[in-house]
Amino acid sequence: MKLKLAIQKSGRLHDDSIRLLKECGIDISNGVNKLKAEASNFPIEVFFLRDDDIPQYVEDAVADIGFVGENVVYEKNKKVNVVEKLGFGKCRLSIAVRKGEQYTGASFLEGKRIATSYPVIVDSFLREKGVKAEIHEISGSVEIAPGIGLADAICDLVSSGSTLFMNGLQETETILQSQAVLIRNNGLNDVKMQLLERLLFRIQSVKKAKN
Ligand code: PRT
Ligand code: ZN
Repeated sequence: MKLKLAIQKSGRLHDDSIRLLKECGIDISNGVNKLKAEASNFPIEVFFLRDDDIPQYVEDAVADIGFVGENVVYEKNKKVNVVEKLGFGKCRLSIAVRKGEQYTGASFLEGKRIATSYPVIVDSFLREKGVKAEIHEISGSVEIAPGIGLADAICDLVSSGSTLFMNGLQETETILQSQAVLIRNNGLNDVKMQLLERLLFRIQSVKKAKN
């Protein structure tokens, strides 16, 4: 039996996901353009998918485990277990408004339009704060929304902050700290749980060695 792992096909988490496997002594030599690859020295099969699809595949047990950003896990809200933080893909999901605007806290957002690719997380943030605002879901280039009059604020991922800066925006509040995590299907059998334990032991050793 093999453990089926879903990782991002291409994008910000791809290289670090492959690197982590390598550091765990798991060698997947197949090309990255394929749908899947097999390790020669560990009972694991790696599927290459869009990050947004990984929680669903893991919930449906098409994949047993996945490496994906916490931001995606919480947005998709699937029935999966978050098992381990992986230490890469670090970023934060933050509210930003036009530079010079006086942000006095979440109440600033009352009655305003917020553009984001994370409507579920933003909605729960607003509920928690007791603020009513209009959420405009857009799939990319969220940072240009205030400049073209589409929104009064945005909520987007930030790492260096330079995208916000270049678009005349200021970060005002972080609503989620995120990094890549290992998620697993809720109903793994004993054999797969043992394989996962073996993999986790290696991942934890790699993390310790880096600290
Ligand atoms: O094709 P696929 O759907 O798989 O990929 P994607 O385009 O949806 O995702 P991708 O590859 O951009 O990001 C994958 C994951 O990397 C995200 O879900 C996060 O968990 C993590 N991550 C870490 C980031 C960033 N840092 C990041 N900075 N994801 C996106 N950004 C973007 C952000 O959206 C903004 O446009 O980078 C810009 C901001 O960066 P700074 O440095 O200018 O602040
Ligand atoms: Zn994506």
